[in-house]
Amino acid sequence: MAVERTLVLIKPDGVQRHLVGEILARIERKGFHLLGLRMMMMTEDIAAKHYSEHIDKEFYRPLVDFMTSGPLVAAVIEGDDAVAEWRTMMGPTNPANAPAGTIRGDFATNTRANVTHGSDSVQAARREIAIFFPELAH
Ligand code: IDP
Ligand code: MG
Repeated sequence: MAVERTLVLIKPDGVQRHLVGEILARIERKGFHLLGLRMMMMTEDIAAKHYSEHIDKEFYRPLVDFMTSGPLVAAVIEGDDAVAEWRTMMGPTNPANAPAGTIRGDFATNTRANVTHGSDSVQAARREIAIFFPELAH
């Protein structure tokens, strides 16, 4: 067990559907520390950096159009095994596979508009945190 930081994004659908409080409440009740929190627009430039691994995928263009369509909430959270634990709390990418009790299981039906983002490894977390919160990258 290691204390880790991970990047959380509440995607534009989550903000538009007024799920910010619900999602931050789950993070706080779980026991994670909130180190950074910011509402912002994802620009085309930030999207290209953040989703660089997906640039050649067929879902990349609609994903970026969605992610830049309205404000999102970005956060850095810290705690034991935060990277994997936050992925567990979110549930799998496709909400159809997400169990009840997970964020995607409880609040999403669409593979693209799936409410939240979480880094998928410690290395990815470091890279992604540096994009959104350079002061919290370490
Ligand atoms: P993740 O967000 O669970 O890590 P990734 O595979 O990294 O999933 O994909 C990034 C984001 O791209 C997903 O959260 C989702 O919004 C979108 N996405 C992934 N696969 C698909 C797809 O097959 N159709 C539409 N959108 C997708
Ligand atoms: Mg991913």
